[in-house]
Amino acid sequence: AKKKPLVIVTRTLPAVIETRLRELFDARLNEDDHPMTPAELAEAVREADVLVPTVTDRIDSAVLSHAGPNLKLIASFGTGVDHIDVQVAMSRGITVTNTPGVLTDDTADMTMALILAVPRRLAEGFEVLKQGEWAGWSPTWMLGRRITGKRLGILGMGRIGQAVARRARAFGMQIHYHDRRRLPATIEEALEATYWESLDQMLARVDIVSVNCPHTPATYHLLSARRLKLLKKDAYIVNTARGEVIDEAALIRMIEAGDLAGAALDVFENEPEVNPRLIKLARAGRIVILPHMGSATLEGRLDMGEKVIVNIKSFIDGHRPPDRVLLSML
Ligand code: 8YV
Repeated sequence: AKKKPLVIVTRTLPAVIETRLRELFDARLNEDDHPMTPAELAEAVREADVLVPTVTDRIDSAVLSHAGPNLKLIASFGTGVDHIDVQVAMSRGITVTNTPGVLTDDTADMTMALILAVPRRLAEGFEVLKQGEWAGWSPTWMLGRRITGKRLGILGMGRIGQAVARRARAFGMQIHYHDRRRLPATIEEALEATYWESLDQMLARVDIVSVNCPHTPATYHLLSARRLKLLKKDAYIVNTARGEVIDEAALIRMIEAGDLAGAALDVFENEPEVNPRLIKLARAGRIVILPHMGSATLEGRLDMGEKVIVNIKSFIDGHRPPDRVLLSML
């Protein structure tokens, strides 16, 4: 029988997925779920036939320079591939796959939760009760802002952006979007979405911005200090995509100065580090922050694991894996 490929998985995955990986491959798993150091990653790419990294592994050109002759596939457990230098991987003849589609609804649900959270002061109310500080109801206390009728500006109208649009429509929001590509007219009509070719123009008109684009060289700090200033003073920003899409320092300055109503962030520029000024703003009830939980459901993680397995199997069987990452996507 043919030797089973050595599949090195960088983090601990759900037990059912690990069992399947062990059955199918010569799987080397991460028993204690510690994030791998660059040295461990270098060793992993030197030995592996297939590497299964997650968002916490930086597979950059330095790590890839250690890639051994057997490494032919990086089957990432996740959708965003900004942690992998795909171009360098490809130039070394390594195929990269991801897990798109299976975390769309979960991420859109979390986005919707965050869209509601800040205007309706969810975390602040929760905090009052946790601290035992509720003095009683009052007509003028804890007033938030209405969601119904508000304009939502979606930045990045891919799978997740569209799933956010469908949910927000059900909440009576008006959908606006910017993307480098306009949606086909039938989809645009179904979502009742207004396309803005100019991001600047859209930003000036919306009440809430939701970031749903990938982090690529083209989207790094797309919401720059200049663009953030185009937003209305009572606008909110929600980010469940990648911290790097927003100039985080500029965003913090604007919220601190009261030039923006607030933000709800699930992702940050230097994860797992979170800028202490953001934590301070969260304590003051000005923003809501979550530790990168957008796709964190049990079902989602199982689906992601299944996708990783399908990608590895089809690659090893000599087929084109279903979720191959192409340079044109970046
Ligand atoms: C995952 C994510 O938790 O898939 C992504 O792009 O950001 C997350 O939802 C992570 O990627 C797992 O590697």
